[in-house]
Amino acid sequence: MRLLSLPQIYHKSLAQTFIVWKSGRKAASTSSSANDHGKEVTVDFLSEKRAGISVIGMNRPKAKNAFSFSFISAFCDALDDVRNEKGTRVMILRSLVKGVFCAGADLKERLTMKPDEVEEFVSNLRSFTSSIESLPFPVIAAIDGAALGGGLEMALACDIRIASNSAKVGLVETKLAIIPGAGGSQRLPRIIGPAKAKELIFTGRVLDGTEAHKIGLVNDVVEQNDNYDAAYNKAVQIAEEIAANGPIGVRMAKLAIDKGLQVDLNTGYAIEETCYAQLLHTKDRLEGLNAFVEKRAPRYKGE
Ligand code: CO8
Repeated sequence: MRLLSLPQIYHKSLAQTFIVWKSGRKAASTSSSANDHGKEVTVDFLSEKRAGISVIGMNRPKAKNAFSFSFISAFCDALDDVRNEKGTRVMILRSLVKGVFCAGADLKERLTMKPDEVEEFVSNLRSFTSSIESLPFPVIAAIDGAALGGGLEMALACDIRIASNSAKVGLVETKLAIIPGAGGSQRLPRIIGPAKAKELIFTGRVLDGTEAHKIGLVNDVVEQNDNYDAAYNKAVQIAEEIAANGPIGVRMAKLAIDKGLQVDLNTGYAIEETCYAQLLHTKDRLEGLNAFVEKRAPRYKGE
C-alpha cells in the first residue's frame, strides 16, 4: 500500500481561500473598520476547564447575521485568529443574536450587485464554507435559531451540528429562484442522503430542530431555554469532551475521515495509515499509555 504524504492530503491550504477575500476590488470597497469587525464577529478563547475551546460569535442583529461583504470579511479575520491560536483544540460557531443562527446571504446587499459581482461573491462564499470545513480541528455549529440558505450551508461545513428544538433550518434558495451555492447542494446529500436532500432543496422546506434531528441533519436536539443558548451549552459539553483528548489524534482523525470519504476504500486505508504515522512519535501517545498504567487522567499537550 502506497503511503500518501500529508501535503498530498492537505491539497488546498486555508491561506489560499482567505487570499480571495483579502485582496481585490471588493476588499478595498468595504467600509467596515477593524472595530466594526470586532463587533459583528467575536472570538473567545475559553479558559480553565474549557481551555482549548475557541468560540466564534456572529453578532449582526440588524440583518439577522446575514452575510454581507464586510461581515464575511470580519468572519475570515476571526477564522484566521482561531486557526493561528496554537491552543485551539475545538471550535464552536454560535450566534449572539437571539432567535437566529444566520439568515444566509444579505439579500438587500445582493440586490445592489451586478450579475458578475454576484458570481464572484458566491464563488468566494463557496471558498469561505470550504475554509471552515478544512479547519484542522473539529468545528461544532450551535444552532439556537434560524439557519437559512447560506446560514445552513455554513453549518453543513461544520463537523457537528447541535440544534435547539425551536431552531428553523432549511436550504430555501429555490424559493429565491437560485440554488444552494456555497457547497450546500453537495454537502446536504452526503449528510442525509440524496433522496431526502433533493426533497428538501427542491421544496425549500424549513424544518424545526426536532425534525432536523430525525433525518440526521443535526447530531443532537435540545430544548430551548430563556437565554436562547441551549444548543450552545450542549456544544460546549461536547467540546469539553473533545478538548480532553489528544489534540493531534483528534486532528488526524478528522483528516482521515474527511479525506477518506472522498476516495475509494483502499486509498482511504492508506490515508488512515499516513495519519496514524503522524502520532507514533508524539509525547501525547506515550502520555496516554502512562496515564492508563498509572490509573490517572491523561494530560495531553499536543506534542
Ligand atoms: N438579508 C438581509 N436582511 C435580512 C435577511 C437577509 N437574509 N434576513 C433578515 N433580514 C433583515 C430583515 O430585512 C429585517 O430588516 P428591517 O428591520 O430593516 O426590516 C431584519 O433583518 C429582521 O428580520 P425579520 O423581521 O424578518 O425577523 P424575524 O425574526 O421575523 O425572522 C428570519 C428572521 C426567519 C431570519 C427572516 O428574516 C428570514 O426568513 N430571512 C430571510 C432568510 C432567507 O431567505 N435566507 C436565504 C438567503 S439566500 C442564500 O443564503 C444564498 C446562499 C449564498 C451563499 C452563502 C454561503 C455562506
